[in-house]
Amino acid sequence: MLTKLELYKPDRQAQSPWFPTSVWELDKCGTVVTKYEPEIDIRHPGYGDAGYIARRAHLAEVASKFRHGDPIPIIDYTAAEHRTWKEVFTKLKTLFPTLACMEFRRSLENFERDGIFSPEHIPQLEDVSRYLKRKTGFQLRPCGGLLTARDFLASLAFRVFQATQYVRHTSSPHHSPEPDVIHELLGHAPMFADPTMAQFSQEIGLMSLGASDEEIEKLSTVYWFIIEFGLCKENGTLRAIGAGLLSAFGELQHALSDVPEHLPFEPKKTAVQPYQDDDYQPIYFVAESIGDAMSKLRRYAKSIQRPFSVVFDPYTKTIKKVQTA
Ligand code: NLE
Ligand code: FE2
Repeated sequence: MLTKLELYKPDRQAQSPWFPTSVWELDKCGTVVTKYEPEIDIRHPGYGDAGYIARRAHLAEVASKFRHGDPIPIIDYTAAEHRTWKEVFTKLKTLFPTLACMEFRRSLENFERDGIFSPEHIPQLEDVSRYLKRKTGFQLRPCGGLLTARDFLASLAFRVFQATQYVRHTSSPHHSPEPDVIHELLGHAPMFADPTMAQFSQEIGLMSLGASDEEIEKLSTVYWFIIEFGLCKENGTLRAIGAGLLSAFGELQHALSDVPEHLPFEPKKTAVQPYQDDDYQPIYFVAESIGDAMSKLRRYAKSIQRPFSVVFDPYTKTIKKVQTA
């Protein structure tokens, strides 16, 4: 028989971290981590630029007030911010035909044809979000900066992508150490319009719900090496699928050159590979295709210890927890 003391003692083994079970609960999943803050970090291209710091803080503040179901606030970007977008967009477009994967090229063509992307203006998150919803059910929500891996991955489980709304510093248009709206829109949005990539992203999210800190670390490393910096094969040549490459002129070329190491994507190994987040990667992982990466990840998922499994209900955008142990 249990003593009173035992009854009140929390059973640490059986407990798993809290996670959102409804898309509305993503309002609780916007924890920003302080990394590359332009106020304090010399590696940030906007370091010491008071005007930039204030602008970035203002847009982060706007994002932090967002609640699920609200329209995403329309930002009145300045002429200089639009110019940065134009510079990045037009330059990267010269590389896409030979370096970007087919899924990206196809989506980008649609985005331009449908007037979602143009070189002149930074697209509004709200417009892109509405467009993505029609394509794959993905939607965007604004966030105030780099989020904790747990919060960020949890939102993917609901096909929600948390996107920053501020723009990189004008002094460094072709590489940003932190996510900014150009990276989110140019790098990620066209990939989320692809059904396989959308599914793959959601599945990483579902695997992360209630996972241990150690598993979260592994899943975010897989996310990093595939969704941010992944490569794939296309007719025998390497192509970029990762958003961190597709939004950065310098690293896109570097990744596909013979300078870095290219290793086959193998979730077990990829999940524990240390990574570089303030400079170009020395190692990139190559998937046979996005679909193949997804099958490999599904096999890997079986090794994740969780006493329950999760089922996503797309009609209500809720998660049902099914006890398995
Ligand atoms: N290096 C990327 C860029 O310049 O767009 C951003 C990476 C965010 C993880
Ligand atoms: Fe990203």
